[in-house]
Amino acid sequence: MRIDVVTIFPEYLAPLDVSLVGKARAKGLLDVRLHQLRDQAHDVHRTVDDTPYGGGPGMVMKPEPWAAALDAVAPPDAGPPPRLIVPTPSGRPFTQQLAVELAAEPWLVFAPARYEGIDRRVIDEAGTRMRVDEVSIGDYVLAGGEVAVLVIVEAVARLLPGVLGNAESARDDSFAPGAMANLLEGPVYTKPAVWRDREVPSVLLSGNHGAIARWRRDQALRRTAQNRPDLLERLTPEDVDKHDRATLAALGWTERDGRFSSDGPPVAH
Ligand code: 6GU
Repeated sequence: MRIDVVTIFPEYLAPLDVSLVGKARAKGLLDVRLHQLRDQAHDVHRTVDDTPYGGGPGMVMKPEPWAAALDAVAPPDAGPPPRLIVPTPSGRPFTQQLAVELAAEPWLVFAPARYEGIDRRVIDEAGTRMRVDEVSIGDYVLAGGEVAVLVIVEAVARLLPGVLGNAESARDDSFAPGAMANLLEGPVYTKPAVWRDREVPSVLLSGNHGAIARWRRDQALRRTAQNRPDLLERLTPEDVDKHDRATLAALGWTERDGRFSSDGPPVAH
């Protein structure tokens, strides 16, 4: 996969040299190219922003440098265009489903901006030539889109064939489509079996794989009830078995008309 990032802070993307993404690049599985937006601003100050029409606080990124940068990265009428990702808190939510979709693309271009954003005409015009997605990584405001690029690239890169060591590692992810029907993953343990007087749950040492799977499922239900009750509200009756129902009932969750809801305060554990 090829990824181009156009930014006024290419140095902010230095983490792309490290760890999983860095190794994917070294292995040739990922071709990441960073571009300085200011290289496309030709006045003496290399200006990339200006005051907003209509007034208001902050600055807006000018259209000409962005258009020149995007045309240089992906010349119009030069083969299949990339998919353009514009990180913005006003975008659609970034989810594991979107990460899976992006991981199937041969070429992504990222256009991270400062918070007030890029002149709308750049995005509208790019949309006449390529698929454009404005994407938010959560309900909070960052100073710029570069960190969102890091988040999205890491989530996508680990899905590329050959990037993860263990082929199974991505399958059981909390938000992998179909994994545990979107429950959070439960706690994990490693050696030693006793540490500071704390024992690993004995079922994990039992060798009883059915009991272990059941225990993990109960822990997933418990943690999801605690941290993400919205995910339990999306469960359907087909997602749960008899034992799940009992676990959920013990947590104060029961089914009515095909939907689960909490009928009381969460049970402490
Ligand atoms: Cl993609 N950009 C900025 N600036 N803030 C954000 C965001 C993106 N997603 C959540 N907050």
